[in-house]
Amino acid sequence: MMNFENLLVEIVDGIATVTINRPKALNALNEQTLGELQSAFSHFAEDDAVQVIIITGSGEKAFVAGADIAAMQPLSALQARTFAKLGHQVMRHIEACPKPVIAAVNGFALGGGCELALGCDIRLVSDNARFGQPEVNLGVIPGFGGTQRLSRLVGKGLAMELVLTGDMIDAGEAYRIGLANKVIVQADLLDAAKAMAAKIISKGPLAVRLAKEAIRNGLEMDLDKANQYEAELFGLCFASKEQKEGMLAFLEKRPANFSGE
Ligand code: DAK
Repeated sequence: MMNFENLLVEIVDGIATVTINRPKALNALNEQTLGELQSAFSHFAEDDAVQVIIITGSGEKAFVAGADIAAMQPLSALQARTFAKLGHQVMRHIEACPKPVIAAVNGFALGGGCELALGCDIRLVSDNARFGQPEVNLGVIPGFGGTQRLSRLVGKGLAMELVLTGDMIDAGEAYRIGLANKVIVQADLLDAAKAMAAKIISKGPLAVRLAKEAIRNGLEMDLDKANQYEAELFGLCFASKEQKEGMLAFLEKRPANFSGE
């Protein structure tokens, strides 16, 4: 079921670690890899053994160096549209995953690679990471949502600069503009991502799920509607055992036990 050509998937202690594994092409995304990401995330959404997902790239050089340029070069306009639609579906699928998704960006995150990282909830990046949307160098524009998600995350001016110049930025600059949550030495990156995943797993699972939904969907609404939506989800938390346990544990001055044991 989880046997893929271009992805390595490991599920341990509730954490699914997905490694994009095409090191010879710096983990560039071709149709096959996008299709595999789509199937893996369909599986994770349903599998109770998976509570948090980490996406990373194979090797020490690249997270994902973009959509596969060799595969895209001969495409007709209609084929390019189909390819872009597949990319959009995959990014949306990851973004809408009911479980948190952490990108462990271990090197180049360019074009479709930057867009993949943008589709994740949190970006932890290694000190050698470099981000960019270099599509204008190739005579195209970002095709997997980059113009939209980058401007929503870092603001219009910085997104314009990155997309119009095609310049790359290093990990420190990515951190400064809010594209990276944290910068970590490369050797410790995956451990740091796993530690963050484990911390999230130790919290109330329904609360984590509803909090992701509230932030993600709320950003698409005006503030009054978004606050109303938050109130509905807040109310829903009180239908769960975990709210009773979490609040009782506080009052009894002990750690909460959300595992139900
Ligand atoms: N695709 C395919 N192969 C790639 C690749 C990519 N994006 N990036 C690197 N490779 C391959 C190289 O061709 C090379 O292969 P061999 O020659 O060894 O066979 C191998 O990976 C190692 O790369 P380099 O030899 O170039 O390594 P360097 O250290 O010298 O340079 C680099 C690293 C990351 C700076 C360089 O490889 C580079 O500039 N790569 C391309 C980065 C890039 O431009 N990425 C953006 C891709 S465009 C759309 C849909 C989607 C998109 C756009 C439109 N529609 C359908 C509308 C998205 C577009 C993109 O993502």
